Amino acid sequence: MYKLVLMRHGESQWNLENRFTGWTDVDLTETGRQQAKQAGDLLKENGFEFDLAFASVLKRAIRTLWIALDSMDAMHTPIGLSWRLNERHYGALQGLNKAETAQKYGEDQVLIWRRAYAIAPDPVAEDDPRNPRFDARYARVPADELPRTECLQDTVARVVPFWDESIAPAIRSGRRVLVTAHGNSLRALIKHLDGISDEDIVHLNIPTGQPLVYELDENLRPIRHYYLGDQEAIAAQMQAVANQGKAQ
Ligand code: DG2
Repeated sequence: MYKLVLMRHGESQWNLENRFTGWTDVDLTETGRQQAKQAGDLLKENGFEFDLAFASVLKRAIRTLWIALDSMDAMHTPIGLSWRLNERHYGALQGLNKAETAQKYGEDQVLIWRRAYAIAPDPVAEDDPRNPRFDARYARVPADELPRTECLQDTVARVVPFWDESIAPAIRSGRRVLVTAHGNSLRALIKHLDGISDEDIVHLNIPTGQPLVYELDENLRPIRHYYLGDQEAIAAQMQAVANQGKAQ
């Protein structure tokens, strides 16, 4: 049996401000840093060790990983970064407040933009500074793979190849792997791992800074999964994520 740990980054500045973030490279808040430290402490207390870690190329995920590894006294752990683990690109919504957007367009519309599997928000314009083509870190990504908006289906389409080509082979070779990423890039990966339907994935919300352990069989099929931390607090955090799209 293999174990894989998935973790959404700690609270970011735009999580705190309740703004659609996507590929915007915002940093952690002080709370987010504490969550990352607590996650590392929890992993250490529960005897977890890692041979390899992966993160997106966004600093909220990278810093969460650094802080967690530091608190585990495991900063020697090799890290692989990939744009394929980035948050879903939120298109023209990036930067807008989620509750204000719900007041303007209605909660149902915001729920569609946040959770519909195959409906993407409007894209940012070709010359919009939020277009990733202006960001040097994506210079080597083929232009036709760089999104200007995404729905979860699009995110699945670029996360799964990274699972197949990088994460799964590492696990099969016996390495113990930690993946630090984002609400929606992890929803994409979990949908793939657990075979969750397009309808049911709508209801999955992932809390910030909580290690999620997957036990996998020899074919990397999930046997079971569980969050390591306080179950009541995690349930409350998941509900809070769901509520972020309410008009208030
Ligand atoms: C959030 C997820 O991403 O938002 O892009 O706003 O995980 O990087 O904080 P993260 C964003 P929702 O889809 O839950 O609204």
